[in-house]
Amino acid sequence: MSHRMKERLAYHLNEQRQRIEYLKKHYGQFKVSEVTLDQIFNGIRGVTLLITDTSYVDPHQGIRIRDFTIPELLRVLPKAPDSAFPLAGGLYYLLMTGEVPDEAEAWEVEATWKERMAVPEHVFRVIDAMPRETHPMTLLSQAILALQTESIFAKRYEEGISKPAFWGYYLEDSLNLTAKLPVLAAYIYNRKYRHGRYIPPHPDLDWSANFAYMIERSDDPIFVELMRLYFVLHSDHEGGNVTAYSANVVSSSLADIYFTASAGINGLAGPLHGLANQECTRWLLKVLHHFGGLPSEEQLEDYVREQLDKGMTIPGYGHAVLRTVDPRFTALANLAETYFPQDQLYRLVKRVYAVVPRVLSSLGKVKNPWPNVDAISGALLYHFGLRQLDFYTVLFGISRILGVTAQTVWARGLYKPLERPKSITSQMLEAMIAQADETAPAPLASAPVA
Ligand code: CMX
Repeated sequence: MSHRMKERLAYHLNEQRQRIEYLKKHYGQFKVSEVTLDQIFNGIRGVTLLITDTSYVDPHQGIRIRDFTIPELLRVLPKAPDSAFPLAGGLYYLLMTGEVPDEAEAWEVEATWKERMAVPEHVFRVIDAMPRETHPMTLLSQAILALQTESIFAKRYEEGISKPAFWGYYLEDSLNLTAKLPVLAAYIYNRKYRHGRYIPPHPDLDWSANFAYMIERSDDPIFVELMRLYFVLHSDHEGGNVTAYSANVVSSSLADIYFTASAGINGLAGPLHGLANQECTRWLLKVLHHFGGLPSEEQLEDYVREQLDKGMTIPGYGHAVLRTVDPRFTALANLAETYFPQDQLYRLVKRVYAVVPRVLSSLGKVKNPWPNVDAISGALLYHFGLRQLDFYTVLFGISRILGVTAQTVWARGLYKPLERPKSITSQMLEAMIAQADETAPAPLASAPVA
């Protein structure tokens, strides 16, 4: 058990509970936001209705994890041995406690993960039982769900425990689950695309390097660096993204961390969200194929406009919250620029970046014409020979579960209740409008009032 992390977490949860109690007692009627009809019909965009302390997406600065921007985060977290990039264990400590760990604290989480990496045999059998063509995100979600047999929270809950004890068991389950994620991802990769052999984790390697080791790519130190960077960048994106939001709703019913993480992964598997890295890489390759190599900016602009005229989306561009270049895009571009600036796919990524924002802006309707992380992440994986595009979101997924589990432990630690917004029918909405607006046309008035 990572003792220090649990100790600090207990301290901060206790403090935060008191602050929330105070706020509820004195400011219970304070209005945080109002909701318009437009927002209801447009995916609840811009309605502030969640509190998430692990991270915040600043529309103009990008993600702040525990208030650190990406460059700050990469600077302050303890680094892996001989590496420019952080240990995932240190990141997890920060996500959980809000405190920057020292090296010993980061390694304590890594050590805890090493103790818990063993995956029960039945989980591998679940993966094995699926047809070879199964999407790797399906396999990841199923593997996490198969691990639910191990939930300590579920067992303790059945025996009878009270609210203050919940978060401790969610934390135990979270550490058990996150420890196994690189093993599950590597098993899925080897089974689906390679020899199918199980390669056990290396006892001396950190969480991120171990994934590279288990797919037999740890001999390339730059690939290992990419993995460390990748797992930090994708770990959390506040509470409203589809992954975190679905996970939070599921866990609010006290479904354990396995049900919760699996639900989040299912949400991540959509092309408008996590699957965009797969879609974007496919699109980039299609562009290269179409032009028989790198197109000029003029050729690319015509091609993009043609795609948009056909009603297609340009994957990797746009965002529901961001209104600037995603700093995760920049961090990955910096790595590519340092180690392989001449890579053809990376050069295309840069060319697309030079063209697409201008074209999207000219449409006059796209709120954010800038690239998000998915505009580049696949191209980097592709450079290192990971050419199975449908696997890319699995890497996004195992990183994002770090954030999802931290958010869930906090939700349980702060005694967040069952999430249950109210819905009405469209007829009721029309009747509400008719009541408020005497000039509304007759059909609106014929509906019953909510
Ligand atoms: N290409 C073409 N059209 C786009 C676009 C893009 N990349 N991004 C937005 N638009 C269009 C929308 O489809 C919408 O058009 P309609 O009004 O005709 O329906 C209009 O611009 C306004 O959309 P918006 O308010 O700017 O964006 P949303 O908040 O509705 O959607 C997102 C955000 C990410 C779904 C959208 O930008 C998109 O589909 N991008 C491509 C997919 C992608 O990269 N997803 C990954 C996001 C990051 C992540 O979650 O992992």
